Amino acid sequence: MSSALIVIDVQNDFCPGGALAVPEGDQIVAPINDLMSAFDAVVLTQDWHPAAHSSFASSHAGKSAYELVEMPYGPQVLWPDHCVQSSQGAEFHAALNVTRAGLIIRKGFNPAIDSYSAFFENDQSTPTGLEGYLRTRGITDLTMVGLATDFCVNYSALDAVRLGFDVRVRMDLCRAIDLDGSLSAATEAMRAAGVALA
Ligand code: VGL
Ligand code: ZN
Repeated sequence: MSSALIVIDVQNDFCPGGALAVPEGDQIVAPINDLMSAFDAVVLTQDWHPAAHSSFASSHAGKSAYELVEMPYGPQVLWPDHCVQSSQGAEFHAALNVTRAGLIIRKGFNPAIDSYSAFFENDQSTPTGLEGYLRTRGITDLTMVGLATDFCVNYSALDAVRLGFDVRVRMDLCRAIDLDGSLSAATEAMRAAGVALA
């Protein structure tokens, strides 16, 4: 049995002062660093959008942030511009220990498809490659932490369970956006899927 800590999107834009700030997003950074040495592998994910990404409200005339639109792959929440490639907002929080990371997986770089999950884009079929990395390293047990609980952490955990990994989410080391009850919906979905919520 081999274990990995998956650190989801601990980036400036998801922390207070950022473009899509998650309340208290910065408060999880130090305890996440402290946790890293307990795992065989540490993986960081990085939301990494081209300018004018299709998930940005600014790319849809007449639409505002947090509205829902229908994309070819299904419903999609529109977001403020965030985590634009090579911007300061896309950088990891300055206090995050990136030295321990064996892999940094970038996602959301396809202009036409958003990617919440660390495993698949929002079309639920285009893989990011993370599954292959974990399997070829013999990793079976995943612990997930990061931002945001109700979007990228949630979708990553659900995909990981579906792929057959043993998945734990440290809820105390995640923070949520909580759009219209999305946190309770995500918590319920993860619990129902068999994610261990700690
Ligand atoms: C995320 C919304 C848009 C996340 C990323 O990391 O949860 N949420 N892009
Ligand atoms: Zn994003």
